[in-house]
Amino acid sequence: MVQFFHCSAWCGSLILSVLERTTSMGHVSHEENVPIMLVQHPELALMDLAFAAYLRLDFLDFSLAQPNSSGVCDLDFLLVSGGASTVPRLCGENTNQHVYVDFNGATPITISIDTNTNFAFDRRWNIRIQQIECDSPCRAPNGCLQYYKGVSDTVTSFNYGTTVNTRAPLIGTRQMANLNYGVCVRMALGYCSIQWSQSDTLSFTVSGDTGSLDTTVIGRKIKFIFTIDIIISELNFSYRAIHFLGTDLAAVTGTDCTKDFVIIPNPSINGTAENVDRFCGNGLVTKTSSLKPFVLYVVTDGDEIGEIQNRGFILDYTQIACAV
Ligand SMILES: [Ca+2]
Ligand SMILES: [Ca+2]
Repeated sequence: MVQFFHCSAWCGSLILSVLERTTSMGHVSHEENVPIMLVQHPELALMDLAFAAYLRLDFLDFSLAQPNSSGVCDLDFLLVSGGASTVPRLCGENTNQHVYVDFNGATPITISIDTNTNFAFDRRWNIRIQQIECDSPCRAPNGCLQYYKGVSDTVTSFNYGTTVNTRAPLIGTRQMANLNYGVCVRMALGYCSIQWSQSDTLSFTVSGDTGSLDTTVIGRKIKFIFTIDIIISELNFSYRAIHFLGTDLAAVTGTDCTKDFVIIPNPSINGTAENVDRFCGNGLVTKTSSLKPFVLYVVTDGDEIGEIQNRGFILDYTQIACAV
């Protein structure tokens, strides 16, 4: 199925195509699948590539096999090559996610989906591709893998989900390995800072043992609350040993974040500057950054050793108007 998409007027003129190599409305079963999908719609040739700066890929539907226990996309993955910017291997559930790809001169950008037909899985993908001109207001700043244009919105890590990764039920990670990207937010006129907060108490689990803290979503059926109260009040244990999911007690910062973490540059909490910008663990304290441009960085390492059932994050951002 090939669809055409016209950018809204404020975005200027774009050429786009949707690619799928499928026989039934973007729905591809493992029997039908072939290892590589290469997409270059003929309509793209109608546009002078000299004016093309970026591709924006919107995953209207994206369901591939989950990563392995290290978070590596070893069975199925989407690959984007030939661009000036790096798009990480992506797999799992990424419907409604998007990425930007910078053109590298006249080098063609190749988009492929590689699947392992020995692994039975109901794979689906439907990807909208927009070709964005150099002078388009749609263009993202260089190096941004994702770009949000609203005064407020929600940013979700790739393959975020509240169900366990069935390929690795003991570890259960849903995080992608080897990520190193920026999520940029367009600064709205009259707005001077940006606030980041977890979307709910379960929505920031990026490092450590999430499973022992979470008895409701993925988790082990172990009740820690009573034990935690005793330890904190009577034995005064370190908060790093025992914490509450989604609270400041479960938040980890600074040099203690060595594996997977987000970076919020030059942050402050309720007007008080923090002296760290790395945040991980199982809770994120709401914080504000005035550093321009507005960027959230996401870093993951190559494994999940010592980490249990991390889901990633859903973070809400809100731009804050300048003081008058
Ligand atoms: Ca992790
Ligand atoms: Ca990791």
